[in-house]
Amino acid sequence: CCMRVQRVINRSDPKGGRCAYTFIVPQQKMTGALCVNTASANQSEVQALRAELKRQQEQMDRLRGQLEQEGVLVMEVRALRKESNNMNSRIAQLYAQLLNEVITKKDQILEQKRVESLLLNATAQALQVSNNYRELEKKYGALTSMMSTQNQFISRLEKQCQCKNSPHTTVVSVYHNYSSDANEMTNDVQRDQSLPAAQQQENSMLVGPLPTTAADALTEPPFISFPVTKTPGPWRDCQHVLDSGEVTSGIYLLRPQGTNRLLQAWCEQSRSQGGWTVIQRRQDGSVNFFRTWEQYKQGFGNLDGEYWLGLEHLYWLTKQSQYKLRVSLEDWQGRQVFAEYNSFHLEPETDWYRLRLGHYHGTAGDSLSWHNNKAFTTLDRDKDSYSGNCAHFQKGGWWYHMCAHSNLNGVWYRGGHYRSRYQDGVYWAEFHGGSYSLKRVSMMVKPI
Ligand SMILES: [Ca+2]
Repeated sequence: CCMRVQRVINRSDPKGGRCAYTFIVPQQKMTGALCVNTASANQSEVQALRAELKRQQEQMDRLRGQLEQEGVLVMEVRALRKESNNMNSRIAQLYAQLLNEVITKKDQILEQKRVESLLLNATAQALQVSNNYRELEKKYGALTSMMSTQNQFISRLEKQCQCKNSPHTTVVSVYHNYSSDANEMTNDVQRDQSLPAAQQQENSMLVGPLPTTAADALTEPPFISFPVTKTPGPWRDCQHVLDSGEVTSGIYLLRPQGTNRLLQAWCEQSRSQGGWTVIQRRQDGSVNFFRTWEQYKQGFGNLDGEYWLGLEHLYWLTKQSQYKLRVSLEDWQGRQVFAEYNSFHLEPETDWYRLRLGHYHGTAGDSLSWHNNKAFTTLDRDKDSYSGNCAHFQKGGWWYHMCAHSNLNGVWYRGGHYRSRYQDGVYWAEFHGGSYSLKRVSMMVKPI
């Protein structure tokens, strides 16, 4: 362990042949561990100690390494424990959540069951109500038909009385208002167009303005007076009747061009230059106008009283050429006004007899243009623009919109102003408003 330091500082150039110096630096004083030359010490002992030291050092290193490893493990364990705690709390939380959800779901199922049972109850009630409504409708239909039958019967009796009182009056029975079954009377004015041709021919003998036999007169009591005409007809329309020289207002047999459809209508030949085919008339409330689609299609009422010509007839009639429409109105003070439309026709049944109307002029005010281009609606066929059925509220059939500025097929109330839950009177809004039921109303068409 002993060190001797010897440094050569400089050396002269050997080529110059000069002397060379050699400095010998004295041994430095040792400040570190004393280096003792113990030659006398036991070498083997030292070596043993050294080996022991080395071994212990190695052991210490190993222990340190183990310690370090254990430290890491401890840290890991701590981290794991922490994580485990977190997991536990998370699981507890999730469990609580799950429990809550299960409870909520149970509640929901109960609620759902409750709502379902409510719904079932409501449906059953609705069915019950609709059944009741249907029953009521049936009863109402039966009552109205009974009422109109009675009305007819009364008017028939009245006519018979008149006939008996004035035996000189020329009357002709031409008009089947009763079916062959005496117990079941109808008030459809037009003949059934679906009858076979042979039967139609037979019937046409009865509906034409020809005198009937005494037997006919017995079985069909006469009650309608027909004008005596030069020719039996049928005519295209009432203008055709007028052009043929028939100037008396009354019932005539018509057959629109292009059809085999025979129909009867009242021809108005004295008012507004004549030639008018009356398609609707109200005057005394004798006929119920709250009818079905089929009845509005075929027509109903009494030709010399209140009646509706029928949409199908009206369709074929106004299909022949350009027609205009005249609406005549009279209030309960006797004031008369009119509304005229310079064109008028209907679309076919496939388009629900949609109304096509021209421009208005007149004295009544325009309460029909609002219904232009609207389909016809009845109680059993709702084609109006309203969410409900206008016919149900207005008690008639009309080209309802949402719902009506005019309701000439409504309920005929006596005296003008009426009180009703709905605006269901025979009204023309521009003339006295919707709460005034008019006394006399008629709708007529005439070719331009
Ligand atoms: Ca509707």
